[in-house]
Amino acid sequence: MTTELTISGMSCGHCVKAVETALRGVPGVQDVRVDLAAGRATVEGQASPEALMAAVKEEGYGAAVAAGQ
Ligand SMILES: [Cu+2]
Repeated sequence: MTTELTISGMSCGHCVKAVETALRGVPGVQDVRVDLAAGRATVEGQASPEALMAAVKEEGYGAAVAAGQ
């Protein structure tokens, strides 16, 4: 299962790492790709979108399920 999230508030590679690490820490996540320029995260695995968004928000960034899903 692939979940696409839009991430707001990322401004540099440090932010990308923080978001990536937060998403990888969610149970069920198998792979994470974060695109800084697009403000998007692609998450593979069985984690719920709610859990993924909560993890990102805990790090201080905004998260929403990307349109089209
Ligand atoms: Cu940053």
